[in-house]
Amino acid sequence: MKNKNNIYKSLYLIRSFEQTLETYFSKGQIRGTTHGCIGQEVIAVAAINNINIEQDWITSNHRCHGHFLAITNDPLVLAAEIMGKNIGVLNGRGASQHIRLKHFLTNGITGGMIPIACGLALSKKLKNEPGIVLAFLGDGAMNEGYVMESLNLASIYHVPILFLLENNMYAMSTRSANVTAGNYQKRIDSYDIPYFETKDNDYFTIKKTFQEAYKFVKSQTKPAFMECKTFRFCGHSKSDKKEYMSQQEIQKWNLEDPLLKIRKDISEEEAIKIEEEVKTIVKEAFQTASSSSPPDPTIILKHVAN
Ligand SMILES: Cc1ncc(C[n+]2csc(CCOP(=O)(O)OP(=O)(O)O)c2C)c(N)n1
Ligand SMILES: [Mg+2]
Repeated sequence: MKNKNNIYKSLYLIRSFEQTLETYFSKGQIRGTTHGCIGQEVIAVAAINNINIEQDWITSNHRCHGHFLAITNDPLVLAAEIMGKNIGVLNGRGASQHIRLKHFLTNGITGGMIPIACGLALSKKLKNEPGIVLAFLGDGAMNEGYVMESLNLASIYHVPILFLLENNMYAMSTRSANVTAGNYQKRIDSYDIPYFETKDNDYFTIKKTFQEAYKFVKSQTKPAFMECKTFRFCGHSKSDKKEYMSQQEIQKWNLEDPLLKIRKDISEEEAIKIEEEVKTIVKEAFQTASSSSPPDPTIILKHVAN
């Protein structure tokens, strides 16, 4: 059971990592692109703090840094991976969007991990293995055909998967409401999958609802779907200035910053201590990653299937 200080530390690690990453990109110290999760950290931490990491699998998407850090607490191997360095978690081959750990997989195809996650859950069921699959997806993925096929198959085959929709209401610059018919709950009902929902981007609300959904999947060996309404405070990717969002909308969500909510429950002195400690860890991780070596050319075929 984690106390508020530890929860705040995990959340602040993700925020500080993403802010530092933005700085590195803006100074041209990292090339390519990246997708930050500032504003959405509570979902990653509330969910991953409440699974069994030894048994469960997690699949993610292009916006995966928060999920990765909630599992590992290791900013160094992630920063190095994004910089294409040898000490990166995949020796710099996967970069920001394509990461693998023992029980963690991501890729950059919108909704692309969802069929794979269903396959993993089916495999677990057929092999009688304990644990479930926690599959993160975005609202943009909800309009992909293969995601709908996956929901159908997950329901028919009774596979132990918890779909966790991080509904930040936008897919790149498109407001999802403008391109989405009906509503998610009705869609999920039609697949005969139980639907859980949180609306306020709050750590403890998400945790409570997540625990219920997780318990259902584990005890019934059946899928469940949880939708968390949230908001990304950063752009879609590194160069996005959010010109498609209204100032009113941005201000409304900024006032409800989920990290500030938890910070209020910690003494000012303790909060500052946590923030300073985390900022130093992140700063050193980026500096070490930055000055470390690129991958050794002789291991070029490592991670490549024969
Ligand atoms: C199949 C596919 N189509 C389009 C893209 C380009 N793309 C990258 S991220 C993204 C938006 C995804 O939106 P959402 O699922 O809501 O996730 P969010 O970015 O909001 O976290 C799109 C369309 C892609 N990566 N894959
Ligand atoms: Mg979205």
